[in-house]
Amino acid sequence: MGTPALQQLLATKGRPADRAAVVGETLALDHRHLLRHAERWAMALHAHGLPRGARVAVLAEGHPEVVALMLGLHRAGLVCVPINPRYREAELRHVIDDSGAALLLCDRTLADERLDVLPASCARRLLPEDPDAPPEPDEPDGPDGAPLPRLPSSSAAPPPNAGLADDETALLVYTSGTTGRSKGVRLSLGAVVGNIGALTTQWRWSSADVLSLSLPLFHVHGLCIGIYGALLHGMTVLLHRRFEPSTVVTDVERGATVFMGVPTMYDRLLEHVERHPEAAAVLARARLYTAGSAALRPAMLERWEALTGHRILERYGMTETLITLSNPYEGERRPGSVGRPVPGCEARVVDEAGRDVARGELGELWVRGPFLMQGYWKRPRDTEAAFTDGWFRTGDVVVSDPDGYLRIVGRRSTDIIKSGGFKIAAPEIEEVLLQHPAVREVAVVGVPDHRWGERIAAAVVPVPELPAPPEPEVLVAWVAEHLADYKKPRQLVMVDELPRNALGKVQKPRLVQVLRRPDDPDAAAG
Ligand code: MLC
Ligand code: AMP
Repeated sequence: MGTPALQQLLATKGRPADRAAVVGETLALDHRHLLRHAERWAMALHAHGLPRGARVAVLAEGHPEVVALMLGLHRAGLVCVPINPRYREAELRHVIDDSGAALLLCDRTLADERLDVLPASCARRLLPEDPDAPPEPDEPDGPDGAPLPRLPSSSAAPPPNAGLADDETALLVYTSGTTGRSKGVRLSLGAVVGNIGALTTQWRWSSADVLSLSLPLFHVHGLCIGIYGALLHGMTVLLHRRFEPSTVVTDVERGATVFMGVPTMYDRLLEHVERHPEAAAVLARARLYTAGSAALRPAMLERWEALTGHRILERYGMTETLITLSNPYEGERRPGSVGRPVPGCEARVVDEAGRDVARGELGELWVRGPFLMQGYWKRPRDTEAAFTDGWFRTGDVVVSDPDGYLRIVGRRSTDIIKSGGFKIAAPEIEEVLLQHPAVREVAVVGVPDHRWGERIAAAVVPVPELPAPPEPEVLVAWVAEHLADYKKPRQLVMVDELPRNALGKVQKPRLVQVLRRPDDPDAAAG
């Protein structure tokens, strides 16, 4: 048996302990301090009386103490539930209720009225951005009145319980599906470390690398590849709360060798370089640029290469499967393709009956391997329905090149939208719009878009009795009031009726065509 995953993450062997591990905007932790902070979190959480396997929600932006906290959770045998800070009340409440989180640790800047809707069973604590700093006088107690867990000094005894075993659930990452509310995906440390280790070794990550990371830490892209991948190789992470193109340039200037982003980030970076041509020479100094979470248009890849001399390495993944396909580090990085299976993963392209199709024919991508999710949290039926004979059915429509390189060409469900790398369920937005008194019928779709990959577009049939139809802006604001900002429609039109088939079902592919604008790109998986 190999080294347990947690030990691989916490290992300091071969790494200069005083080399920066995570550098944030206000705090930098070297490897020694990161581990010390993690250990103190483990002790504090243990002292808080949380039983093994308890869920702890984390509502935070990307800063070094969050990384220490997450490692502390693994060390304390607890399950980390990272939450998107853009969520509004109902989305937040759903994740807390569904996960049964006993504790929410929240950045001071994010602790607002949204937390008022949380159940009393979930204690709330502020997450200090530097736990060595003296506490703020106004730090609130949780609803149960219990005092805040003070971090014990580094000399205190380590927590008595063992850290997470490879096959225990370490992360519960919420992701949207075609039906119902978002589901918690159970990921073990064994899967994360096994998969990300294989991927990043293929990408030649090493302790000499410095990663510029502006991806959020509540999704597998930023958290698993970014943070855990960098930890596995003893790298330095320059960690940012938000993405800003100029920050990437500055990071490379100060020594970053790797940048990882969603295509929308590359779109913004390209715009930046067009405005500041001198940035291209700086960006050229890095070693590796990777993209994923949505389709990278070949034109973007080509433009990036022309400007910086680097060909972006595109790979493919899913919260449920981690990263299963990647272009090679050496060898051809093919535009419009996501490459071949990552070591340890298997892939098939199948027809509706689950039979393999010939290369060159469209089919659904099925993946298998030891790195898949353990299942959806408390949803055995959904878990069972997601697999066929151990193969996870991704729902993505792909085609294989003659040499086995795969291309993502679409998605089976028109109810899933990928905007700027975020997955969004169209029915969730439809439900909110239907609650508006002026809306009689609505259909929401993703339309191919240069900036967002897909933009959320809505066709609304207004209530006929109204003296005038509602203003589109009013309905967009209504969605923004109820859901995370990125879920609001970027295009909203009033229609007399929705296109339906003979059975009365809304024909979403037809609607996408109706809502397309002349300069929109061709369809591609968002
Ligand atoms: C922000 N906005 C978005 C948006 N993000 N609109 C649509 N889609 C998005 N993804 C809107 C805001 O609502 C706001 O609208 C405006 O953009 C500016 O907001 P901002 O907060 O300043 O945006 P910014 O920080 O620039 O965010 C853009 C982004 C972000 C691309 C950096 O979306 C992002 O971090 N995306 C990454 C998502 C990710 O990590 N996915 C990985 C999933 S895991 P307005 O109208 O108010 O101006 C996965 C598996 C795998 O997919 O394979 O990796
Ligand atoms: P998520 O559930 O947020 O993890 O999103 C997973 C989905 O993102 C996949 O099912 C794909 O539809 C999409 N995706 C991820 N990587 C790529 C890629 N390189 N190209 C196209 N789509 C991608």
